[in-house]
Amino acid sequence: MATQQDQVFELIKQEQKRQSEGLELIPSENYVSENVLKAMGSVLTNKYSEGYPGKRYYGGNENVDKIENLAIERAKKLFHADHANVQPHSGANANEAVYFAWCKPGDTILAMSLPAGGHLTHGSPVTRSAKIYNFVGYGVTEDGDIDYDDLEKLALEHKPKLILVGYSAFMKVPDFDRVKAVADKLTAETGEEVLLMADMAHVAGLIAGGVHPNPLEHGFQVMTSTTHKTLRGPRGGIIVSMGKVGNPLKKCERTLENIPTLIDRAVFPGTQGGPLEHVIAAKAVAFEEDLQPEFHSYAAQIVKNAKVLAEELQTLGFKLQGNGTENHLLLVDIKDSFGIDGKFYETALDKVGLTLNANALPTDKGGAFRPSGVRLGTPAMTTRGLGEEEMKTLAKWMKRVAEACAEAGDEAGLETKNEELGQIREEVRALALRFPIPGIPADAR
Ligand code: DSN
Repeated sequence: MATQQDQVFELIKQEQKRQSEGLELIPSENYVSENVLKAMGSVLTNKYSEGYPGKRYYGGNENVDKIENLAIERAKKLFHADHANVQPHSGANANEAVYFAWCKPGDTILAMSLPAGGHLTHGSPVTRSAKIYNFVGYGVTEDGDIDYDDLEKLALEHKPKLILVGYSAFMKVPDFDRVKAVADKLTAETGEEVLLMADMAHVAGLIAGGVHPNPLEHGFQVMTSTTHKTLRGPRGGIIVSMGKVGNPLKKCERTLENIPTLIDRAVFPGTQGGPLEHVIAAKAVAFEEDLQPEFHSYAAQIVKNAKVLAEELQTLGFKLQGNGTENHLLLVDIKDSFGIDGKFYETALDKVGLTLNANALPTDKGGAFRPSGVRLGTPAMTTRGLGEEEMKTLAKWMKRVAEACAEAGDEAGLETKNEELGQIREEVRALALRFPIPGIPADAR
C-alpha cells in the first residue's frame, strides 16, 4: 500500500498530466521556468531569517542576505523603484502591509469595488482590512473603464488617506495621471498627504515587459503585486515604492517620503514573521528572467494574443465587456451571448480541458455562484508558445462548447453532448501536447 507521501507525489504527477494535456485560460495563472522551480524546492526552506539583509534576528544568514539583496535589486531595476520589499507571502499580505504602513484604524481608503472588477483585499466586507479601515468603492463606466468622475467625486466627499488603483477583472489601461490629479486636488483642499497605491498583480509582467505604463512613473508612490501571474515567478508578493530608504528596525514619522521604511516595518514585524527565503530566491531567479529582452517579446505577445482572441470571439458572437481588451484579460458576457451562465460554461469547458473561471460582471444579477460572465486571458498560453493562429482555434472550440451548453440546457443535459465534448477534448489534448510546459519532465507529459 502506498504511504501518505507516495500518494502526494502520485497526485503531483496527475497534476502535471492535467496541466500538460489542457490549456490554461485563467488570466492570473502562468508556468514558471525550471530554474524558478529549482530555487523554490531548495534547502533555503530550512532557514529562519526574521528581519532584513544585514539586520536579522538569527545567525547563519550570510547566504540568505545575498539572495534577498539580489531579489531586491532586481525588483527595483524591473520597476524603476527606489525600494523593494520582497518578503510578502502573497498579494493579499502585500496589500494589507501597505494599508497598515500608512493608515490608522478607521481611516478611509478609496478603491475599485469588487463587483466593478476590484479585488477582495480592496475592501470586501468579508476581509479583515474592511473591519479595520473604512473602504469606499468607485465603479466602472458602461464601456468598462474606470469611472474617473465617480472616483473624483467620492475622493472629494470622503477625503481618503489612500487611493488605490488595481483590479482582478479589468481590461483597460488606467489613466494614472488622472488619479494623481485627483490626489493633488484633495491635498490642496485638506493640506493632508494622500498615498497613491497601485495593485498591479495582473499586469506587473506587462509593466516589466514595457507594454503597460508603470504607475511609479506617474506619481504613484507604491505598487504591490503578486509574483506568480504575468511576472512568471513563484507564488508570492512584492511591494515596490518611491521615497527615502531608512533603517527598518527604527521607528519613523508617517510621511510620504518615509513610505519605503514604513512599508518594511509594516511587513516585518507588522504583519508577517519569518520570510520564505526559498520563495524569495525563486523571485530573484524570475526577476532576472524578466529583465531579459525576451521577456519584452513575451509581454508584447500576451497582448497580441489577447487582442486576436477578443476579435475572433466577437466575430463568433461572444459579447465582451469593454468591447475587447487593452491588456491580457477578457471578460465575456456569456449569458447575453449564448443564454447560459458563467458557472455552467466553466464546468463544460473543464470537460474539454479548457480552464477558466466564472466571473460576475459589473452589473451582474446572477450572484457570485451563477454569474453571467467568464474571465479568461493569455499569459499562460503565451508562455507555452501559442500564437495568433492557436487563438483562432481556441475561439472556435469555445463557440462549439457554448453551443453545446445552450442546446443541453443545464449541467445534467450535458450528458447528451458527451460525443461532441469528447471530440473537442481530443483536439485540445493534441494541440496542448505540441506545446510543452517548462519544468515538467518529458515522462510526466
Ligand atoms: N485570485 C487572483 C485572480 O485570479 O485574479 C487575484 O488574487
